Amino acid sequence: MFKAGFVALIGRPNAGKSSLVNALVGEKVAITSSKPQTTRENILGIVNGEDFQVVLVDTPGVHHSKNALDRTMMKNVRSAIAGVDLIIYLVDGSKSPDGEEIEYIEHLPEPKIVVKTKCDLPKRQNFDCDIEVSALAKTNLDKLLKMILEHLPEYESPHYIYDPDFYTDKSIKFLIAEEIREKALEMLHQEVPHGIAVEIIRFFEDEKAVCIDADIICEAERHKGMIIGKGGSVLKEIGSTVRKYAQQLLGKKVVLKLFVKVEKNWRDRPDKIKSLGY
Ligand SMILES: Nc1nc2c(ncn2[C@@H]2O[C@H](COP(=O)(O)OP(=O)(O)OP(=O)(O)O)[C@@H](O)[C@H]2O)c(=O)[nH]1
Ligand SMILES: [Mg+2]
Repeated sequence: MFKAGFVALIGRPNAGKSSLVNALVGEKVAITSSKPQTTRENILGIVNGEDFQVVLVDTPGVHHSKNALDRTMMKNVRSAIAGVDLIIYLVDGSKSPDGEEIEYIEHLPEPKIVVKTKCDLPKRQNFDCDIEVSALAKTNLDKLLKMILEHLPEYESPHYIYDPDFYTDKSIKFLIAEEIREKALEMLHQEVPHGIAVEIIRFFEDEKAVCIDADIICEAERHKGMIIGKGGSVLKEIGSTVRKYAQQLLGKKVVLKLFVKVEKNWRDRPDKIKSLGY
């Protein structure tokens, strides 16, 4: 019997959804960071086996909306919930869920599995859940996969929803843009990271190299200075890390040029949000 289906990973910002998707897929599908609200759109991570294909849907963290980007992110969560065979709700194992979160979990449609994450950390809460996992220490991942398969539709013959050679639905361009955003999230603080978006404006390949130009979009002139850094140091570090990543991904020399652009209040502009693909 072959099992195949869609599984949405839902939870508060920073709960560990993207880390768990990456750990289950065994490839870096989604960027992660210690700053909340890292993931902005639904990203598929495909786990392939001889007799199964699990399509994981990584989603943005559930939070109260303050702007148009937040509202788009929450729309992405709702559409993920509506279109899957199973919901996995992730509770951050290092924090106690509040009443609002418990009520949210109760109202999620069945079937669902409640997972406590980050079980490698010293426990600080005793919330009742179906299974505890650690994406970093790779604890209980096989057990979770088994639980997932129990809930998926069964087929008499192989039923691959996606080509099993792929581990995500996202393009190389997307992965590189996100890698730039991840490095920026890591290096920048306070209000800057949340106001950043990345747009690949040129992607040109010849026999010798791939030339990539990307805009790092921010919300204010003062943010631009912080992203560039003293003598260009921050931008240089982002560029050199991401260039190495892109070279590995493409198996070719990469020439990466980064530009910083100010787009005031872009997070409140639905047209800009749409053109960025969120
Ligand atoms: N110790 C430990 N840390 C973890 C684990 N899983 C995730 N983290 C950390 O938790 C933070 C958030 O992880 P993400 O995977 O980005 O969380 P997320 O739920 O996708 O967050 P959003 O995209 O913002 O909603 C990062 O700093 C991760 O390194 C884990 O199993 N153990
Ligand atoms: Mg995420």
